[in-house]
Amino acid sequence: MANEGNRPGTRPDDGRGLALEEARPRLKKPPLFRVLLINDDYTPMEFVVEVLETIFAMDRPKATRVMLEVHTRGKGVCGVFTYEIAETKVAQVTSHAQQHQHPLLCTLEET
Ligand code: TYC
Repeated sequence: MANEGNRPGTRPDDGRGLALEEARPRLKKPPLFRVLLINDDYTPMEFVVEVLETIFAMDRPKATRVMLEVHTRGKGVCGVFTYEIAETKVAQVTSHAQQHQHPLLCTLEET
């Protein structure tokens, strides 16, 4: 038999006299980033809820819970994403807030 059952101390054999190593699967998980909203005294609650619905695809009850968490605790998590997606979400929130002249702050942090 070409491979001899791949016993310890032997190597897989392709039957042509070549010793082969099985490639180990090497899939590294990407770093992940939390996108955070920061509380302020001026941005209307309704505006924050709409941001969470439109940019973070939350339904209204979830968006309202997250907005109230930010309002009462100072900050809250909008979602966890790979870097490029997290960065894009932050840019979308920031741009939308600036267009409406609200001081809403959105940042990211590595998990
Ligand atoms: N604190 C704001 C208010 O009372 C509401 C608010 C919530 C603002 C969340 C920012 O990230 C925020 N109108």
